[in-house]
Amino acid sequence: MLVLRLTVFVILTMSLSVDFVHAGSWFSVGEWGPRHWFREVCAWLGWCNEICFDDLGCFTDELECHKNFFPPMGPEEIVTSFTLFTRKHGYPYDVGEPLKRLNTSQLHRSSFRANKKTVFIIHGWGEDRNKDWVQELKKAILEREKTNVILVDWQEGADELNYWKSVQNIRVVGREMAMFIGFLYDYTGVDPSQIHLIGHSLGSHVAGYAGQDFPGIGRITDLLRFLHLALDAAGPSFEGTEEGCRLDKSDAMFVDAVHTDSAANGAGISQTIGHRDFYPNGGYSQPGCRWWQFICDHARAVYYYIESIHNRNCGFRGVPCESEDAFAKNLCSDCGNSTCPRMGYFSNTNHDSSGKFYLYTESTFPYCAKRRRYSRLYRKWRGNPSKKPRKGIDAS
Ligand SMILES: [Ca+2]
Repeated sequence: MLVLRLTVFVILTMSLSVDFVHAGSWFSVGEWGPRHWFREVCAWLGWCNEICFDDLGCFTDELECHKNFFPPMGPEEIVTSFTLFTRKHGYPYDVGEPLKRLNTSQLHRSSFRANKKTVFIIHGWGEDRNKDWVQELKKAILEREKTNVILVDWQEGADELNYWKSVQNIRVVGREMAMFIGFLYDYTGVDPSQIHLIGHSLGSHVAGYAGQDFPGIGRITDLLRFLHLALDAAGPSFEGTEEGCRLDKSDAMFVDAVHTDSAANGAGISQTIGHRDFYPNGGYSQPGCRWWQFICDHARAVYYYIESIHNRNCGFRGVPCESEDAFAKNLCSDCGNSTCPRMGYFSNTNHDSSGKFYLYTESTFPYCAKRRRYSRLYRKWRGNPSKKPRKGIDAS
């Protein structure tokens, strides 16, 4: 077996002397060329604990979560792109302007304005920037504010059937984002504190890596953690790992998270990730979602967030509480002398209140519920925890 592995390794190494990667040669396997397979085999053999990509620099496997059994793909394979949307081209804001790092003339010709807030939206595993929620969120923000909205597309790295491969790829995308933000900063003087990264699923950890590499970013929003919690039991993940492996509150000046689909057994929801963590309806399943609607809970974080931009009359206000059970027992019904913080886009970013916040939502659009209805409706949906113990996953 070792001889076979060595033979493959030698063949791949020799093939690197002629760069077939972009030639579509007979040696390519699918879209991956020999350079890719060299990295793969080298990592499988345990010989490569550091992988370097030209000006992006190197990625090591020092942290347990970064072990290179599935090494990250190269930037030439992931082909991360940044597309700017502003109000310049008018409603429905679907005309984008591609931006590339180091292309200064393209940047200066664009409608990017450094004196406006800049929002990056980063999709998750198996998605791309054309996903409905990405487009709806972009449109909602531009309808409400004059901002620069930049969609980050890393589809080639996100559509890996092997989830752990995509997990490795987010390190590369995060660094590319950090360098792109650095480029904006160098050439336009944009204020990093006016930059807001919004990530969904693995996209939120892309934002975490970006914030790690470019300190001083104003805000990162995590629109739920999904399979990386559900898959905890299956192997390396983000839950309970070092902060260098995941989004945490050190990655931006303000980090907020909306949890709507945490671990099925509730184990994942104990870990907070930001300055403010919101748990609508307890954080692990949502009213109106049936058990067979696999992505319903998953998608709700995004739709709550979009509604928070449109709905001026309801604030998605959460009450501080230590646990779902305490919330359901009406032990956390007010915010003392302070105003309960809003969940969503307009969550204020000062740190006067931080921690875990619970709230109830309606089961259909519009989802935002008035604060006084939390306990009554919550109990109606979940059952009264003082009379019967809560069972497993949800009420379905
Ligand atoms: Ca981090």
